[in-house]
Amino acid sequence: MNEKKIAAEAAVEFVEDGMIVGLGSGSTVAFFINALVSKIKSGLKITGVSTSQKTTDLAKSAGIELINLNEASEIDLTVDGADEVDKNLNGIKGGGGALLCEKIVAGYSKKNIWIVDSTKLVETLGKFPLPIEVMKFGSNQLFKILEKRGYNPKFRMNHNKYFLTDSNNYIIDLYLVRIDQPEKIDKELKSLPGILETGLFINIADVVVVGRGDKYEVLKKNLK
Ligand code: A5P
Repeated sequence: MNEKKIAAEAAVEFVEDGMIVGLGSGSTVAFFINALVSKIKSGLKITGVSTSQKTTDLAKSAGIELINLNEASEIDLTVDGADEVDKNLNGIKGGGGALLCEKIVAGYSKKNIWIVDSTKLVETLGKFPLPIEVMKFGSNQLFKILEKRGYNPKFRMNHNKYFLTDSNNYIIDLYLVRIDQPEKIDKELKSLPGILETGLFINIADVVVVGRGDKYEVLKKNLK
C-alpha cells in the first residue's frame, strides 16, 4: 500500500465542518487534497489556505474554495508533508521548495498535522539536505560563508538554471549529514544576512500521522 496515501486519508478525519484549513505542499498533500475532495462531495464545508502555487493549482482544479492568508480570520488546522521527522516531532521541510510559505502558514495555524510515510522518520535530522530560502541579492557572499563554516552548501538548480521559489528567491541546500542541535543551527543560520527562512521546523507539528505498511500511527508531542 502507498503509505503517503494512507497517512493522508487518515489525516482527513481531523478536519471538521466549517474549518479554515492550511494546505501544505508536496506529493503527500496531493493525496490529502484528493481525500478532502471526497469529503467535500459528501457535504463537508471547509475553506483552504494554500502554501504554494502548485497546491493552489491542485486545490482550485479540485474545486476547493481558497482564500489567501491575509483574508483568513485564523487557520484552524494545517496539514502538510515533511522530508524528515525526528522523535521530538521536529522536522526538515522544503524538498519541494515551498518552505517559506509553509512556515508562515504553519506559524499562524492553531494546529499543525504532518502526514508522512514511514521512511521519513529518523533518529537524527540532517541526512536530508537542509533547504534554506535566500535572497538572490548577495547570495554568493552568503554561499561563501556557508562553505567556510563547513555546511556543504549547493544552490538548488532546475534544468541548469537556479531554482526559483514562488517568492522568486533561491534555495541553498546544506549537506550536513547530521544535525545534533537543530535549534542552535537554526538560530545561527537565521542570523546570517540574506537567509529568509530555514527548512528546520522546530516545535511546529502537534501531530504526525505516519503511514506504515497498510496501517497508520498517530504520533503526538509528549507534552501535549
Ligand atoms: C515542500 O516544500 C515540502 O516541505 C514538502 O512538504 C515535503 O518535501 C514533503 O514532500 P512529499 O510529500 O512529496 O514527500
